[in-house]
Amino acid sequence: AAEPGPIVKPLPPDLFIAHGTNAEMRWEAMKGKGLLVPNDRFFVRNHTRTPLIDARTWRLRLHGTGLRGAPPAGRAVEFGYEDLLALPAETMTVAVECAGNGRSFYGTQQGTPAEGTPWRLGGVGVARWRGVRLATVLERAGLAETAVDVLPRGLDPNFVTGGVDLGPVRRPLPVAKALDDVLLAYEMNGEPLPPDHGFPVRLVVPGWIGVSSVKWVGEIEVADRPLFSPWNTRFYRLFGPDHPPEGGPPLAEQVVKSAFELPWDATVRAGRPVVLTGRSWSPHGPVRRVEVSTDGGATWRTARLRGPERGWRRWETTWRPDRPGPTALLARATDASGATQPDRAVFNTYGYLFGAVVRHPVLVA
Ligand code: MTE
Ligand code: MO
Repeated sequence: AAEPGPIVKPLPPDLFIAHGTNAEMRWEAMKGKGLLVPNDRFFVRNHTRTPLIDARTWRLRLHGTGLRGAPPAGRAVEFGYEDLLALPAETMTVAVECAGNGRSFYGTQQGTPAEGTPWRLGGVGVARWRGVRLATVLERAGLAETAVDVLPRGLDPNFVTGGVDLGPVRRPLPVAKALDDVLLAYEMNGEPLPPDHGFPVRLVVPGWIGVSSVKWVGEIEVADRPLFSPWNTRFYRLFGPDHPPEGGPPLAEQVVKSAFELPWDATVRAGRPVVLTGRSWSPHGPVRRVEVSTDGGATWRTARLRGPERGWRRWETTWRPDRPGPTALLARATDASGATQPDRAVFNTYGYLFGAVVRHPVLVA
């Protein structure tokens, strides 16, 4: 029998661009659609492969020096799937986005390719997540006032790179963020989490780089001191010529970005109006303004913002292309904090946080 792939759900080529163990959403598939990305078209980012977990035997185990009454290395508190479902539930509509989303543009647009999955802009999605606040579970487990860091671990196979086993995917979260708005989610868009998105339970960490939102979580260490893993030391820091030799601080928040709901290298007819649609999103609060250029950045107009903002904001503008030939469409968002997408992103070796305005190639024919 054929070995199952690293991703369980089908990846039809009109909805996804596959990249090894990962798959990005095709933006044109969101044209005219609602706010939420349906589960069957949501991007997948797997360090290894999707595990199939039985909810009946699954346990979430909390332990560590950051829990009260801990005999030095002893006490653990366990929750089963039904235990979590019985706790007070919350829902939130937020984006999960890979830190490397947009990475390919360091190479194709700025001339310096970065290492890693060559995402265009499809490494992001917005869903309605339902679950228990991580704060609720930490409090029930006996969170100590001295707790500093919280380290969730995935139950997927260990990540092996360059012949070295780095262990299960895990990444510490400061206790302040863990208590603020983090969800232990068991539902995505009204369904139990699909296997590829973390069944039975995953973290959803609003505004933070995707790797914080650990999938298939089975264990959470709570410590009274800072914790480390390769996912906040070796990876997910800014390395390279413009950054400190040990890397910048561990990455936390994403940056403001925009995308057109249009095929890459789309063809449009000269002399016919076309409604350009897209979405913009930011971790720093609502998108206030989106400007669009249809002439490669020479002139700009303001797009109409459409509908409510949840996770992201939809927008549109009408364009009447006249001159036949290749051009580039650009979208530039500004959020409520005043942050605007720059013309260029500062290079880093692993190509994280590409927030510059993307030049979307289009042919007028
Ligand atoms: N959690 C585990 N256990 N293993 C992983 O490989 N990938 C992370 C994060 N959580 C990962 C994980 C990364 S890098 C991202 S961007 C998000 O999951 C992607 O979530 P999605 O696959 O549901 O879109
Ligand atoms: Mo990611």
